[in-house]
Amino acid sequence: MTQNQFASCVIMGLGYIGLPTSVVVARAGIDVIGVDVNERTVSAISAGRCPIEEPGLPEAIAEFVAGGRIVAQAQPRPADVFMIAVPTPFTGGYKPDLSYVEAATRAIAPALRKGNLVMVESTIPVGATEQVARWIEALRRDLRCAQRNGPEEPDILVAHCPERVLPGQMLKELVENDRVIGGVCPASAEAGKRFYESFVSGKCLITDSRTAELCKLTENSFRDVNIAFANELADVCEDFDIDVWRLIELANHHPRVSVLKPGPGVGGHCIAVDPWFIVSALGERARLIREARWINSGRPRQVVRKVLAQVASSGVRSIGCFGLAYKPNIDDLRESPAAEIVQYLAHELHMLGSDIELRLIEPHITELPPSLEHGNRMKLVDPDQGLDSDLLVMLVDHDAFRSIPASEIRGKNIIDTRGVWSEAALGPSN
Ligand code: SAJ
Repeated sequence: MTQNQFASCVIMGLGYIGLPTSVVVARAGIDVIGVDVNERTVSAISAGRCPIEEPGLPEAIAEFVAGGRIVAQAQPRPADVFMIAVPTPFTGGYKPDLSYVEAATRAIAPALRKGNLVMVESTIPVGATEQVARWIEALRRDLRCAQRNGPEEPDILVAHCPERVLPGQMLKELVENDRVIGGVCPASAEAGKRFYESFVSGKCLITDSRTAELCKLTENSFRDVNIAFANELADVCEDFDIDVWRLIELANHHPRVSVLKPGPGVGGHCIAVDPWFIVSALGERARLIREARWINSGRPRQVVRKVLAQVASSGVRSIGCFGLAYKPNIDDLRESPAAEIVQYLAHELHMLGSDIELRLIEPHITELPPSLEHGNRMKLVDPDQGLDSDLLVMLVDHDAFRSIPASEIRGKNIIDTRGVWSEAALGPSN
């Protein structure tokens, strides 16, 4: 690209993707205008504060806001590139909800000028990038917007580049991961590639927008299906009285086998959501993907049933639940199977009229979210108090839990959903 082709970029949505992206774009010397509907987010960022936990992000936000390279505001203004990075949850019936994407499109429409590039980063169902182009077309009749078989050089270029970064390593992965850029038309894909090449060191691969959309859904469905396989194996092993963790370790010595890890369910806002974007469009035609979703989403209740069975057969007075985040070493509790388990367990114990104490151990948070404040039944405690419980339930394999000496775990009454506190994992006792 020519050095100054993209001098400014509006990023719609300053959340888990938009905010770290604003930093890597700013680092490439591009002025970033970050836009969010949440006033508190805008004022925090304007003051140089970072509202989310991600290594390296707070320092970078403070630096670029102070230097004026990143500004946060409530409304977009004219720029060279407009990036949409807002959430796409699903509505009832697991249908994707595009209302945030539509609202962001409506917000940028008045600011668009001939030659602009609109990039959709949000995860979206197949066909949605073309839908964005049609919304723009309807709102700006004075501009020729990209169409699937439209003019070679439209006034407004529209493409999709799905994010594929892992929380905890965002600033690194946003730059180093290969990117797939799908244009509504070939010129849009080319423009998208030039833009991403200005801050990405990985490969920027171009395709059409539908393929890029399905590519993202494929990546997360692939992982979901493979985790479902591991979860099913865990059940199979339980019936055969076999240690699933040892079994997987042995099977993975095969050069072409790589079984993932079973667990208490699949959390986060992507893997547990994106496969539905395929299933809700195709139903029966995507039955393996659908079955995997059912297997994984049924896991939390399976764990609760196990805990209740233990409670019924022993004199448990207190339960220590280790971990609430959706995966290890982060503070993110959204769509977390561990949090779902704790909530459901509290509900079931309440229904049984039990006064068993639930002790929650989550070193990455300082207070419980309102959804987990179930009367006085739940308490956030430190690991020592947790270990003192009659039953230990390992839900998230945070490093902080892995480093608890085996001598403090051994001999306790344990339900281990992560394979870190089994006899085999703890190793031989001295
Ligand atoms: N999990 C298991 N067993 C495993 C691996 C994961 O039970 O072997 C569980 C985790 O505990 C967690 C959930 O799956 O609850 C999801 O965790 P994850 O680390 O697999 O993925 P996410 O949701 O943090 O990020 C995924 C990534 N996608 C893929 O790996 C294909 C990431 O690259 C995407 O950018 C992200 O989704 C996204 O935003 O779509």
